[in-house]
Amino acid sequence: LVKITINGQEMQVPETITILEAANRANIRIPTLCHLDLHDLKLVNKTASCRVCTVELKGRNSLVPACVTQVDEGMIIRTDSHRAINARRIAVELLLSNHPNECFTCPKNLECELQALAKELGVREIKWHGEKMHYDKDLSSDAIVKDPNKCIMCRRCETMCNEIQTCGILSAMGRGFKAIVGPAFNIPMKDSSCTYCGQCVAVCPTAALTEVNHTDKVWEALSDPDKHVVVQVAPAIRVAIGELFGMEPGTIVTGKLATALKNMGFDAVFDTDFAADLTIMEEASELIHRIEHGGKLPILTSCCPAWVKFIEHQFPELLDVPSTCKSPHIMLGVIAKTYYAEKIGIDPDKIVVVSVMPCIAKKAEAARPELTKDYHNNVDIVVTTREFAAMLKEAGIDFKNLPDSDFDNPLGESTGASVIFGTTGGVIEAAVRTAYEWMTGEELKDVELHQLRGMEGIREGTVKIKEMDIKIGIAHGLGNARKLLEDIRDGKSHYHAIEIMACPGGCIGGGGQPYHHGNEEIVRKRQQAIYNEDRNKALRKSHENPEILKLYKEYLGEPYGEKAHDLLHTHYEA
Ligand code: HC1
Ligand code: SF4
Repeated sequence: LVKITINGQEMQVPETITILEAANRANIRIPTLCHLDLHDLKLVNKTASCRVCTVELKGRNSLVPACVTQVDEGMIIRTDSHRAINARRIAVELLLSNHPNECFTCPKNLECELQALAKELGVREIKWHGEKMHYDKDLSSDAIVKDPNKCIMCRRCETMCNEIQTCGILSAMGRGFKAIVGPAFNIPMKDSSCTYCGQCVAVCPTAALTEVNHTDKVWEALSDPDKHVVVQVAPAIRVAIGELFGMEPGTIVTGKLATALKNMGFDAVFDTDFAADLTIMEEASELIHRIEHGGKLPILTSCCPAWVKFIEHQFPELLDVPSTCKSPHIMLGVIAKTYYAEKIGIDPDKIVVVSVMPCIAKKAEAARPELTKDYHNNVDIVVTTREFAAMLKEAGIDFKNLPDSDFDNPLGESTGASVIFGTTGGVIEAAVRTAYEWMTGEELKDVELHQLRGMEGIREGTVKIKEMDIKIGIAHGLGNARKLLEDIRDGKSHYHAIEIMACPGGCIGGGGQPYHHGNEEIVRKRQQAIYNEDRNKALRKSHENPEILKLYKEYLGEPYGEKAHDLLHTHYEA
């Protein structure tokens, strides 16, 4: 331990910590910008490039960045001296001198950390007017917009993409004023091996990285009298969107969502949860089929499109391992344009399917050639939780005070098994609930498989089904996924089934969710809410969903049968 004094307060702290950590322990706020410390992920971005955390060391007459300066015996720190505050303000003013002045029209307006700091530090004018960066925006992809003009070189995205996701797409190029972050040789994002997981977007403090905005497309469809506009919401939306309307993280707003969508004028308000149940019918069948017929094991879940891209780019030799199931929202799109279209007697070409997703990669997934060529473009438009909340605000909907209502049928009924899709471990837990009962013919009494739950990056569990020990692996975050995939490639994997989600936490931590600004507690609260929603459901196993059973009886035939294959399964390409 060393003795330090911080703003006149004496304290003893371990000598290994930084001034910033010491200040946190003393409840003294030092503003930061490039710094990011995600404890659960063991991610620390320590570039010290912005100097917004500058503090003064008395006695040594120096200014230092708190985020990288370790404490030292006898250190006397002032975070609140005029000199320190002034240095911090100058750091922000300098960043602003080379930043577009377009806050009014910026996608991050009022969500931007640089803008918030300008306010906090009392910046009232931009004192320096010199050369500014001028780069074209990268609009090449269906998912992510990269605007280097707004990059402040904090390199949080780079740390996230390289260390946590191990994708290695983003890195700094050039020197000094000409330095930017982008894919190697600054090729367009669409030509890189980006998975569109959106975790770089989730940690970008400004609007240098944002999702492609598709809200206008939704408004256009809604105003077209010839279109029948169907909307679906993902499991993870209902536990997160409330945050954007001032509600506590972890508030469940399922009923309000259904009401809001009806008020906006959608012709049918469906639930991706319905299709998650459908996915389980197919995926559990596929698992059992592979076990009983000596098929490829382990089977990997396939509902996360960023993870699918990752395996296509990074492990092309393993493309026969993932389940062939389309992801739930794509399945819902197909069923809406076939079964539902027939039921209500409407030309499927008139149906527009809109998916509200916590995910940026879903935008790129919906545009994949093999998912757009049949069934009239499975899903037409994808908007993120953030985009959808913005639409509600544009429409003047008082979301917080809306009454509850139900989703429409036939594609609105769901079980607890489908809700847990929204968190890491949930898809495989849902699959086990069904596979267990199908394989044993017995009731699974305790449906909560706690051994599969949690936030550890890689987890495993064993479920006894008949005489077999079914070994299950779970990974979230692509770096963790990589480890499990390397084991499969090297013949060292002992699992029967693996669930992988690209985003830390699963969909609840998706790249399109409300920004949590480094507060991981928020993601944990969303996870708790997911499990609570499951507990509140009357039915908790996918194969008990009456509307799903009806769909097979009236239309699809057998799970994993010919028609189901045709409509609900896909293939992967390197
Ligand atoms: Fe997900 Fe899925 S769980 S992938 O995170 O399988 O996005 O919520 O909708 O499709 O159900 C996302 C969430 C979502 C699909 C389902
Ligand atoms: Fe990397 Fe994911 Fe961002 Fe692509 S979307 S650059 S893979 S972090």
